[in-house]
Amino acid sequence: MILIGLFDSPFTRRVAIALTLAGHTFEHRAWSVGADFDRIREYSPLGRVPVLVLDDGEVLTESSSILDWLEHEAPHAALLPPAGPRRREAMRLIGLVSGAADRGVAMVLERIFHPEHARSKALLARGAVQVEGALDALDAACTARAGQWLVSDTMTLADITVASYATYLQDAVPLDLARWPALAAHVARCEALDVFKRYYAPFYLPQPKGAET
Ligand SMILES: N[C@@H](CCC(=O)N[C@@H](CS)C(=O)NCC(=O)O)C(=O)O
Repeated sequence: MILIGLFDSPFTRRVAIALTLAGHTFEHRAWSVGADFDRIREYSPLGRVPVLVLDDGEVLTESSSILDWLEHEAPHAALLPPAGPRRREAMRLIGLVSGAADRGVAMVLERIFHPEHARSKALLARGAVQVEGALDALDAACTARAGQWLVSDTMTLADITVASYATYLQDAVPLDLARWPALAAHVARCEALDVFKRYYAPFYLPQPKGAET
């Protein structure tokens, strides 16, 4: 299978980490959503990453859909509790950090597409409130589970997603995770693992066609 997208994308990164921990191997196409937009659109009309091309040529897009396929159709190792309170807690944490990453991307796009004088201060301020609120809630969850994985005795997709997305927010927004010490400690524990290091790329601010300068 082929995974398309740079690893500075937290969405591509969590898929790469999950695929690897589940025992899969993949070819990687390090295509940028800026420079390689048209090439990515040959696989996905949205021109977004991650894209996963299966061995039979089927194309999967959207990280949650790719991980749904991984969980239900290609499981080599369980990355989520099957049901019950632990699964709901995993989904709650993934929802919180996904919302924060979504707002972080919106803030980054504001910077890419608008010169400083034309940026929406209201959008950036609202985004900051949303991201910081989510990180407060994640910090509380990490405090309650200090030194443990977030929902289970083993690492799950909640840990993978929280760490990948929080690192993105730190690098790209940017913000200092030290403001959320328990979350920062959990992220550091994950980022110290080989599989996280293997799929890390420093954030690169693309300049797509059409951006104002
Ligand atoms: N919800 C999507 C988000 C994907 C996403 O926003 N990817 C970014 C890369 S970090 C992208 O492709 N951005 C280009 C664009 O949206 O134009 C997922 O989880 O796959």
